[in-house]
Amino acid sequence: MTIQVTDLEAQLQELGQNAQAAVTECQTLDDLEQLRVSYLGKKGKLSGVLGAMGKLDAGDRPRIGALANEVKELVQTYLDEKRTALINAQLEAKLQTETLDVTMPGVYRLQGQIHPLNGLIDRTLDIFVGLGYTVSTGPEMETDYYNFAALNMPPDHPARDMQDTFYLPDGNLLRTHTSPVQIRYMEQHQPPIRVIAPGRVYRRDTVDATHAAVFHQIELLAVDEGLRFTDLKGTIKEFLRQMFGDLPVRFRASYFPFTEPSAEVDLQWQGRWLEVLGCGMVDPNVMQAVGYDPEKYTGFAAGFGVERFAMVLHQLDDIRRVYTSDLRFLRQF
Ligand code: 2NM
Repeated sequence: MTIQVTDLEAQLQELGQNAQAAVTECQTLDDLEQLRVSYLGKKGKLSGVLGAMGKLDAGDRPRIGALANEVKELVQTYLDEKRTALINAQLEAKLQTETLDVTMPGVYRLQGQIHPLNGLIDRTLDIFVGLGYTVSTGPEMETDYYNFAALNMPPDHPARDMQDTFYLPDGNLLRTHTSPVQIRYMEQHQPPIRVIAPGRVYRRDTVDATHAAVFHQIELLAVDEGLRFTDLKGTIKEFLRQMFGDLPVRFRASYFPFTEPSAEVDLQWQGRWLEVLGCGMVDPNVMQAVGYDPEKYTGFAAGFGVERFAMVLHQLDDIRRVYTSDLRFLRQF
């Protein structure tokens, strides 16, 4: 039995219309895929109709074949358009539910900062590096020789009473100043030298609001032929100018075992004179101890306590506050 061309034409047309209606109804991508399979898949409706083509007259086949292709492409177009529409709708729904409020306040992170004492040390080193100095450090546990003897303080020297020292059971000690760093540096280098030594130092002083058993010192030293007290004065004044600005500076005669002459330096701030550092011309005995010829070379040195400097600079009344890690305090700087 042959079938009528018109039957197949009608079936194809109906298939196209049914597919269009089904695609229109379809609400999800999964359902759409099922529709595609049921219409255009290997065992789908279109294949079913085409299977009947074999029963057509040979002359009718090309026309029906062309129509079948048309219908197939039409259905594919319905599917593609619907697919695009569904994806867009999905995206639109997502945009509606996932709105981002760009005016919302951000999440603040606690930001770290340089500790005020380290900031002061960094600034000091920067200034002296700018003046041609080399930064040097040394051990915190020292021998009697480097901490005292080489610095013109023989065993019976009264200055050792002034220094309340932490002695260790093995006879070594915790350095009471950073001067031993300069002694070690001079042993290793020939003049001219310019060196600056920052570091922790230890004293058994009564621990109160203005004294700690551990504190920080910076000492500097220059040795060359022909260095004079005016070179020391110029260096110190330039340092203080860079650190504090243009404030009045005065040099007061003083005493240190390792310098002669010696001076203390005051800074005038808001009508008050504040002592900020000690200094002097290196004693010939110190030069001798490191093998420098005191007839040929002269030197100047200066030193200050970083905590004391910080107290002057930031107007603090209790040094212990910079050690307590209280961020409400530290973050003010
Ligand atoms: C000071 C005051 C005066 C000083 C002396 C030396 C050395 F090693 F060259 F002898 N270093 N630091 C010195 C001199 C330190 O601190 C208040």
